[in-house]
Amino acid sequence: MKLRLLGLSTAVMIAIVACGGSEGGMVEGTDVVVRMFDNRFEFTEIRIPVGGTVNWVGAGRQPHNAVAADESWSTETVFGSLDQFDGDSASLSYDQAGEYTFFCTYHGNAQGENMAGVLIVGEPSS
Ligand SMILES: [Cu+2]
Repeated sequence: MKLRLLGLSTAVMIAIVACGGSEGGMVEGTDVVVRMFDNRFEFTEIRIPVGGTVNWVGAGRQPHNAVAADESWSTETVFGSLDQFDGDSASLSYDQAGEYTFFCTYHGNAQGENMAGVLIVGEPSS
Protein backbone atom coordinates (compact mmCIF):
# COMPACT_ATOMS: atom_id res chain seq x y z
CA MET A 1 0.00 0.00 0.00
CA LYS A 2 2.75 2.40 0.88
CA LEU A 3 4.52 1.61 -2.39
CA ARG A 4 1.39 2.24 -4.42
CA LEU A 5 0.91 5.67 -2.86
CA LEU A 6 4.53 6.56 -3.50
CA GLY A 7 4.18 5.53 -7.14
CA LEU A 8 1.12 7.67 -7.59
CA SER A 9 2.65 10.82 -6.17
CA THR A 10 5.76 10.34 -8.30
CA ALA A 11 3.60 10.08 -11.42
CA VAL A 12 1.76 13.29 -10.50
CA MET A 13 5.03 15.12 -9.94
CA ILE A 14 6.39 14.00 -13.30
CA ALA A 15 3.20 15.21 -15.00
CA ILE A 16 3.55 18.66 -13.38
CA VAL A 17 7.22 18.97 -14.32
CA ALA A 18 6.56 17.87 -17.90
CA CYS A 19 3.79 20.43 -18.27
CA GLY A 20 5.85 23.31 -16.90
CA GLY A 21 8.88 22.42 -18.94
CA SER A 22 7.46 22.08 -22.41
CA GLU A 23 5.19 25.12 -22.35
CA GLY A 24 6.57 28.54 -21.56
CA GLY A 25 3.22 29.71 -20.23
CA MET A 26 1.23 32.87 -20.76
CA VAL A 27 1.92 36.42 -19.65
CA GLU A 28 -0.37 39.43 -19.93
CA GLY A 29 0.28 43.11 -19.30
CA THR A 30 0.98 46.53 -20.73
CA ASP A 31 4.74 46.41 -20.19
CA VAL A 32 5.99 42.85 -20.27
CA VAL A 33 9.47 41.40 -19.82
CA VAL A 34 10.23 38.18 -21.69
CA ARG A 35 13.56 36.47 -21.09
CA MET A 36 15.18 34.46 -23.84
CA PHE A 37 16.70 31.33 -22.32
CA ASP A 38 18.78 28.51 -23.87
CA ASN A 39 16.79 27.68 -25.96
CA ARG A 40 13.24 28.79 -25.27
CA PHE A 41 11.26 31.91 -24.53
CA GLU A 42 10.20 32.46 -20.93
CA PHE A 43 6.63 32.83 -22.21
CA THR A 44 5.24 31.29 -25.38
CA GLU A 45 1.99 33.27 -25.28
CA ILE A 46 2.22 37.03 -24.69
CA ARG A 47 -0.83 39.31 -24.51
CA ILE A 48 -0.50 43.09 -24.55
CA PRO A 49 -2.87 45.94 -25.46
CA VAL A 50 -2.32 48.06 -28.58
CA GLY A 51 0.55 50.40 -27.69
CA GLY A 52 1.95 47.91 -25.17
CA THR A 53 5.62 47.07 -24.81
CA VAL A 54 7.61 43.87 -24.70
CA ASN A 55 11.14 44.04 -23.35
CA TRP A 56 13.01 41.08 -24.85
CA VAL A 57 15.97 40.27 -22.57
CA GLY A 58 18.79 37.86 -23.30
CA ALA A 59 19.21 35.32 -20.49
CA GLY A 60 21.40 32.58 -21.86
CA ARG A 61 24.88 31.61 -22.91
CA GLN A 62 23.74 31.39 -26.53
CA PRO A 63 22.73 34.43 -28.60
CA HIS A 64 18.98 34.85 -29.06
CA ASN A 65 16.51 37.17 -30.75
CA ALA A 66 12.80 37.55 -31.42
CA VAL A 67 11.55 38.00 -34.98
CA ALA A 68 7.98 38.09 -36.29
CA ALA A 69 7.20 35.30 -38.74
CA ASP A 70 5.55 37.87 -41.02
CA GLU A 71 8.71 40.05 -40.74
CA SER A 72 6.70 43.01 -39.39
CA TRP A 73 9.05 43.48 -36.38
CA SER A 74 12.33 42.25 -34.99
CA THR A 75 14.48 42.83 -31.92
CA GLU A 76 17.30 43.56 -34.38
CA THR A 77 15.72 46.93 -35.27
CA VAL A 78 16.12 48.27 -31.71
CA PHE A 79 19.12 46.27 -30.50
CA GLY A 80 21.12 46.56 -33.73
CA SER A 81 21.99 42.88 -33.87
CA LEU A 82 20.34 39.47 -33.83
CA ASP A 83 22.81 38.36 -31.13
CA GLN A 84 21.44 39.24 -27.70
CA PHE A 85 23.45 37.71 -24.90
CA ASP A 86 22.82 37.62 -21.16
CA GLY A 87 21.46 40.99 -20.03
CA ASP A 88 21.04 42.50 -23.50
CA SER A 89 17.59 44.00 -23.84
CA ALA A 90 15.48 45.19 -26.74
CA SER A 91 12.27 47.00 -25.86
CA LEU A 92 9.67 47.07 -28.62
CA SER A 93 6.31 48.86 -28.68
CA TYR A 94 3.46 47.39 -30.69
CA ASP A 95 0.94 49.75 -32.26
CA GLN A 96 -0.69 47.32 -34.68
CA ALA A 97 -3.29 44.92 -33.36
CA GLY A 98 -2.77 41.38 -34.46
CA GLU A 99 -1.54 37.93 -33.66
CA TYR A 100 2.14 37.44 -34.39
CA THR A 101 4.04 34.20 -34.42
CA PHE A 102 7.59 34.98 -33.36
CA PHE A 103 10.75 32.93 -33.21
CA CYS A 104 14.47 33.00 -32.55
CA THR A 105 16.31 32.79 -35.86
CA TYR A 106 18.93 30.47 -34.31
CA HIS A 107 16.71 28.06 -32.40
CA GLY A 108 13.26 28.26 -33.94
CA ASN A 109 11.50 28.85 -37.22
CA ALA A 110 8.69 30.86 -38.80
CA GLN A 111 6.37 27.86 -38.51
CA GLY A 112 6.42 28.44 -34.74
CA GLU A 113 8.48 25.37 -33.94
CA ASN A 114 11.10 25.00 -31.20
CA MET A 115 12.17 28.41 -29.82
CA ALA A 116 9.00 30.30 -30.80
CA GLY A 117 5.75 31.72 -29.46
CA VAL A 118 2.73 33.89 -30.16
CA LEU A 119 2.32 37.59 -29.38
CA ILE A 120 -1.27 38.83 -29.30
CA VAL A 121 -1.67 42.60 -29.52
CA GLY A 122 -5.19 43.81 -28.83
CA GLU A 123 -7.70 44.50 -26.14
CA PRO A 124 -6.93 42.80 -22.84
CA SER A 125 -8.89 39.60 -22.36
CA SER A 126 -11.43 39.87 -19.53
CU1 LIG B 1 17.69 31.41 -29.57
